[in-house]
Amino acid sequence: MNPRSSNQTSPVLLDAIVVGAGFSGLYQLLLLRDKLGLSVKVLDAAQGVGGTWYWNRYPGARCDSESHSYAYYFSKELLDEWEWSERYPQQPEILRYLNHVADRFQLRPDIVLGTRVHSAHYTETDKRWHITTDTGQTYSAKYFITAVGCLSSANIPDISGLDSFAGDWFHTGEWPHEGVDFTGKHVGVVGTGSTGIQAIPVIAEQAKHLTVFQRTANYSIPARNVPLDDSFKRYAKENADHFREVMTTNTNAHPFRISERLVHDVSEDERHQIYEEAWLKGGLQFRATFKDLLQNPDSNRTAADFIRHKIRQTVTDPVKAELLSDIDHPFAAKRPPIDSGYFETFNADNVDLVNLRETPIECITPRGIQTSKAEYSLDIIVFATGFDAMTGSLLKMDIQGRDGMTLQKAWQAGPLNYLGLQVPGFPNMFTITGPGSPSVLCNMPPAIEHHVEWITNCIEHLQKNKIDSIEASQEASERWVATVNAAANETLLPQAKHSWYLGANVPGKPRVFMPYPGGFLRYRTRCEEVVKQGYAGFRVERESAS
Ligand code: N01
Repeated sequence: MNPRSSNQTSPVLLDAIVVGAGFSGLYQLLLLRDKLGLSVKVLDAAQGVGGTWYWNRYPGARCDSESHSYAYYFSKELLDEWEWSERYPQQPEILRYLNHVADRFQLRPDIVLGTRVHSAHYTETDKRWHITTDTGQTYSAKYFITAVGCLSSANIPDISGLDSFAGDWFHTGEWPHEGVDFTGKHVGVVGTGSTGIQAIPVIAEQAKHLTVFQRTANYSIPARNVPLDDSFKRYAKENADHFREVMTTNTNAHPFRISERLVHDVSEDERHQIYEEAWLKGGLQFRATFKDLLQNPDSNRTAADFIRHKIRQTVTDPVKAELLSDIDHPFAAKRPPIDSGYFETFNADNVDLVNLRETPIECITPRGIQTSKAEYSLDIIVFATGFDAMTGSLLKMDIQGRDGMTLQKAWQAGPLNYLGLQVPGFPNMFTITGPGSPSVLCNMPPAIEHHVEWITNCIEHLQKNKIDSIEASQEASERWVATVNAAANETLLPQAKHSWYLGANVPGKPRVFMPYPGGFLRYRTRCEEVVKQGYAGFRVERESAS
């Protein structure tokens, strides 16, 4: 079907609409358009492509996956021609990469920027999705695919008085393009997750004074970022097949495997040596030192104690050291941040730490932040307070499936889904990296490539077999959510009480473990089995039935 020329009143008729022009949306467009020959448009509210990397421009923004693995692997030419400059790619470099992808594969003509989707309604009569946007342009498509990212809906805490604040305030996930000048300013950062831990050292260097407002202390491993030398760049390219193989056949889609060794297989001295080497190497591989770190509380405690000890060694002020190392959850039960000089930053004279557990924020005043103990005078407040993860961006749209059922209602008790790819009652709607997918527990690009390829193959199957619609069944979806939660309960992950994995960081959000924690390989195997069994757990409607 060819798209009809558009105007404000008549909808653009398409085969597929994709919402979001980040890693997921770009690849989905490429496959549906160039592999299947469908008419497709990608809609995105941003003025540029890049998704999360378009918005997250806060100081220090960098990926925690190593750059040679934080890339598409579907095109050898793309892998060969792109050069990463550092061990971990910085936000501007990732954004340049995604813009390069958009140009290289001539994706731009099918991307409509500056367009926010307001609603997407499925109608039984024509078995199509009808989409409205804030530009007034409407669309109608057989397939509705969300590529909105897991961490894209900013969680700005509802603290009274924010409107009265006389200074400037920002959320890290909606950072101004022109940047923020902290020179000579008194700055407050609220939040010490991965984002805060990246931003705090960079802000501290510029600001006159920085106050960090910590509610929950966090583990962090040194990233040990370095520029990449030519020999590593060559090695990564020459071994791309090997890296692809490792990433697609392990638990977390990173280019390394988690050790098969258990913590108590080795002596205390040996274990200490292993942790020490991993600490010096830096990065997420620390988490891969032993197989049972996330299963066995005693094993986990050995890693947690090692990191606490490092914090106390690094931070010279014993009060700050105590506060920073008083961590209430197992190591890696929240996504473990990696840092460049985070704990060292607290040795600077211009950096203070406020314990919000002891003295909670009461309100924001025109001058700054008022806790139960004191008022902190600030020029700028930075909220590094995370996201309404996995469901936030989906629920912001008015999505209605069969019989006018809203996604809000369907997900009242938590995000019911099948394989993280579909929601019962919402035919031909696919959710790339949706709740129930392993995505955020993985290095994202390989997970995204998998989801996009699975969806593409599914749509190809529908097109070839003249099937009107595919829809996850209620029973299969309930079983899948139970599988996800059972897999989570086999680990220490649910023990992080404020974690966004559980939706616990957003007041009123149902507490259901959202990402699939059973491992990327197990997930991929399950998805393949489902296809081999004729799309088991999905219901289809054939054209003849309509
Ligand atoms: O968000 P978070 P994030 N008052 O939810 C605190 C990815 N990411 O943006 O723990 C005071 O983890 C909150 O405190 P608590 C990565 O997957 C990746 O840092 O709820 N504090 C916590 O300290 C990551 O996991 C990269 O008690 C409040 C912080 O804000 C995910 O994004 C870089 C508060 C939020 O931590 C999210 O990370 C950055 C309140 N009302 C992000 N509300 C890399 O690739 C919240 N907090 C390296």
